Amino acid sequence: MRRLRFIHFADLHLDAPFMALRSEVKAERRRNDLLRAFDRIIETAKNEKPDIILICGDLFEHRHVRKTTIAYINNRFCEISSISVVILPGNHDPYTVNSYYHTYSWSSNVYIFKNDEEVYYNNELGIRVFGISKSDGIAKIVSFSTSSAINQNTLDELNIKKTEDVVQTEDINICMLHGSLDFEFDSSAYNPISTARLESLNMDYYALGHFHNMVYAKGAQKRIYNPGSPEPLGFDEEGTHYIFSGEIIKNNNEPSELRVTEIPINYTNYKNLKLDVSGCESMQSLLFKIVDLLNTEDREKTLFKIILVGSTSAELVIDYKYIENNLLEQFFYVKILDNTIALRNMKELAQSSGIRGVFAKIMMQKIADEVDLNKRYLYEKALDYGLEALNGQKIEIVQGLGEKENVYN
Ligand SMILES: [Mn+2]
Repeated sequence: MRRLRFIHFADLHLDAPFMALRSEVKAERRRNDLLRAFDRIIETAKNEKPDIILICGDLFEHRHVRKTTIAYINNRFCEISSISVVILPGNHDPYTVNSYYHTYSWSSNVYIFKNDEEVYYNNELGIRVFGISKSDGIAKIVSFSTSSAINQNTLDELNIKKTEDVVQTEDINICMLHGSLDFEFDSSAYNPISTARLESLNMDYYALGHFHNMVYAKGAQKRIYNPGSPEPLGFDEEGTHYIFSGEIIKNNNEPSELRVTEIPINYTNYKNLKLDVSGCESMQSLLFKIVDLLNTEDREKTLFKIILVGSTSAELVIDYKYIENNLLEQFFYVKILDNTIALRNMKELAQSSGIRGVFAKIMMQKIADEVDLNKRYLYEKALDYGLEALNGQKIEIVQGLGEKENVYN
């Protein structure tokens, strides 16, 4: 019987620049959040005493990371010298000649996958696959990385060649992958692979990184896991963020047992909120409404994005920079998106004849009847875009919730 206990995390992005905060003081606070998240992971490891820590890419930001940060995390790896730390470089921390992965003298318990060693290299396909067998005989780890975008067929062929001899052993097999699961339709996806393809490798555990929201027990075999970012980095990463602590038990020629638990790690939260500002007559009343909305929220630990919706009088011009500047004195971070529509113009239009008038009238009625704020917001956007389309204008989609502004994957 073999037994392996592990901690799995990814995408910490140490020393990320946090440019969107537009404040070096606040950016530094967030960078400190990331280091403290790292500290909590090390403390977790000290308590749980796993055999191995799997770090599945984007541990730090290659372009921004400070040597003092590298020295700090290496010292902490030193403190847990009985635990193997296996690092798979990601797209934000690639193994390059000027990377600290290459130039720094790491603690002896740290193993870093290199792009230029232990490589199965296929020039024709433009792909590199590397695998290692851990010398302690506990686990075999196979890792996939590419120098450029690859397609599914090339990955298929190589995976078959590489893994045939691996999976037929009695060892515990782990696949570490920094990549995009089930995103094959997107040619820009980084290291794309499908759930089905991954599962056909017959590994005991698939340790993934790259996407910042959690994947838990994916696939028919329920062995594909991505903990997401330990500390969230953008408004599409709401809620609690975790690392995984797990155990694999394998008896000869039997499917292994796998147990994985989530351990919450994050300090900061991102929160998207919608606020109906219909009826607001002045900037002061609007500001008051926003402060009221945030009244019970944590001002230090939460970054807010507030989407203003509803119908306002045409006289009120929302100066959201003014609002933001006012709020930034009281809150760590508040971003305002103005998705309101000026009501008076629409009322006039709804009374006119012609297709624009009819469309405006129908939509205004739907907006007036709708009590669900989310649906009303959709109707308002439909009215907005519909009129632009009928005017023959180029439609500029101002995205609201779910907006892809996170550049850290
Ligand atoms: Mn990544």
